[in-house]
Amino acid sequence: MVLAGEADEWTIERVEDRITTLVRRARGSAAPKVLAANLDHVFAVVSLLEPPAATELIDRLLVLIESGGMHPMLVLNKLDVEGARDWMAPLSAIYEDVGYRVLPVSAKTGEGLEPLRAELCRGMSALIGPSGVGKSSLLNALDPGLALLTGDLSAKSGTGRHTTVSSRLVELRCGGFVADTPGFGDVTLWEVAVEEIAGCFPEFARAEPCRFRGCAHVQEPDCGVREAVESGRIHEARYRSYRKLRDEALERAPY
Ligand SMILES: Nc1nc2c(ncn2[C@@H]2O[C@H](COP(=O)(O)OP(=O)(O)O)[C@@H](O)[C@H]2O)c(=O)[nH]1
Ligand SMILES: [Mg+2]
Ligand SMILES: [Zn+2]
Repeated sequence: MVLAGEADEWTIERVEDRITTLVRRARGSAAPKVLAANLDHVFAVVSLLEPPAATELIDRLLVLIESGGMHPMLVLNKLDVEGARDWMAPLSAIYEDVGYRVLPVSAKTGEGLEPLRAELCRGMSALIGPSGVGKSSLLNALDPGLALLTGDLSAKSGTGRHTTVSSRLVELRCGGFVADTPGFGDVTLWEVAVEEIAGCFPEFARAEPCRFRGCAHVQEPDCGVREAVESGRIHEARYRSYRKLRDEALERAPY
């Protein structure tokens, strides 16, 4: 890691012997860009409202993180916004059923921050999510001394150094390091091979085995995954995301 020049800001430039990685590959570019590696905790961060979190966005983030060999936790921010609590319960249920740890929080009021603090203060973590969901606000709430820019930052990103795809590594007063990754406005930029996608849905592995090895869980007979969807053991929204991500990956495939 190389000091980027400003106090308390680091840029991950090269990482040796990485095991788990968070990779971004722009459309048409051959070399994947490693955003972070060997993280102890990775959080998919969305806001419940303003903007509202769709399951599809959440699933994109979770698949991205799973595809790097990491086990994400899900942070649902902006719990203080009116109506957010109504959306929090069904969303939490979907992802807790899958087995994910769900942390509903408000950077604004501080509600729910303690479990997040406990994780972020140990080892190296990354917050992954679109801009505007409150990633920087959460870090500021945990450590006001950071004074990270929030709010209209993304609107300005077309011109400033924030267009960089490098992660900034922020040191928390409590001892943890957090990679404040750039906003993922376009999560479709993230590349996961078609045949990897099903493995990024942990609940699919708990379904009955499919009749065919290499079953794509689309139209094959005796598909354990589709049976689990029909019987309600796999949430329909998760299966819809799987199909959508798979279709996108097929479109991206060269032939
Ligand atoms: N109501 C509410 N607004 C929040 C909360 N967290 C962040 N915001 C607002 O959401 C906007 C984006 O926050 P920011 O931290 O810059 O998001 P980032 O792009 O993910 O780093 C800012 O206007 C924040 O004030 C929260 O918990 N509640
Ligand atoms: Mg930010
Ligand atoms: Zn199947």
